[in-house]
Amino acid sequence: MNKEDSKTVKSLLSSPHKIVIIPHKNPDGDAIGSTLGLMHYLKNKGQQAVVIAPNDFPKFLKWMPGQEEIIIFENDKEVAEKYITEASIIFTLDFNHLSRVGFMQETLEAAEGTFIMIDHHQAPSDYAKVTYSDVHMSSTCEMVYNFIEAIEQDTSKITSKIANCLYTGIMTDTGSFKYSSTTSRTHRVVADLIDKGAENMAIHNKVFDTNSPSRLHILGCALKNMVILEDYHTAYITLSQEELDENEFKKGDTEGIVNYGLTLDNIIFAVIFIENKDEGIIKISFRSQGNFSVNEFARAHFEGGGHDNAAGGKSNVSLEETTAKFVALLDSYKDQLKG
Ligand SMILES: [Mn+2]
Repeated sequence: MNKEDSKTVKSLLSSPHKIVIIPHKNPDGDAIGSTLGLMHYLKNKGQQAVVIAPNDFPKFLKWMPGQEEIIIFENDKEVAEKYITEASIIFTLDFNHLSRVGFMQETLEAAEGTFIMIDHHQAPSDYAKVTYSDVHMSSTCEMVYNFIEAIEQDTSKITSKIANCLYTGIMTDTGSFKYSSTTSRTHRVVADLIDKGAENMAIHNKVFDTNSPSRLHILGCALKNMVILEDYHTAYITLSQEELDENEFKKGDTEGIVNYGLTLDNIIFAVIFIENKDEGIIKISFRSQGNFSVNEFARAHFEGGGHDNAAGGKSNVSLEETTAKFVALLDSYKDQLKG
């Protein structure tokens, strides 16, 4: 954060305020970690601060210090609206367009408080009085660390509660410190957070060791069903309704399974086909590595779309017919699937 902005924030925070802190819709580890970390810091400074999330957050984050105080806009609209309307300072964290809060957007746009944005995504819009935006940062949690350091001139105000919150978001947003956004500075920040009480091993367990028996059984079934088409650098997985039922499928159990195909050497296109008898469709997820656009592929053939490397789609014919159609299509993409 530049000197001018930290001066502005410092003088704002020198008097007591009603403050709300907002993460994006479908908040992840970084969104919840950064908002809670900032909340603890502001409260310790004698401010009134509350986190308001547009909707609920995942179970694997429901141990974080202060998470029980988070107000969920979707469930508690009147209370949340009152806080937002009365707030004199509104922090928005881990997003940079007001559309990212979904149905909360109107309330935020009508709010009269002073906005402060802390975020690491591309192309911030200009709704905030103070915009601390840096796309080179690993996470918003790393930025909250910098924010506190800039205001306090050191990091002694970072308590163990704050450290545990910020560690969680840095860990989840860097894929456990392996993505290219992880710098030596990131590691120095994390080292300091551990010194200040972040329980790194416990956090890792709480966030990642959350499998259920049904999830592991379905994963086993999916991996057994995987078909590898070496000529097309493609791997696909099928899961029939019968297989899901046999393994006592619960919502969320198939999340992320599609990515296993890409962990194979030389595979750049991975797909999962999941039969849904209730809806009478096959749900499809596409993933790719490199230039092959699964967004275009899903749009052209499976009534879907998404991003270049991650997209979804569906099919209205049977599982067998769907995979046959898929395999038949691959030949016309052979050049793009060279890897
Ligand atoms: Mn983030």
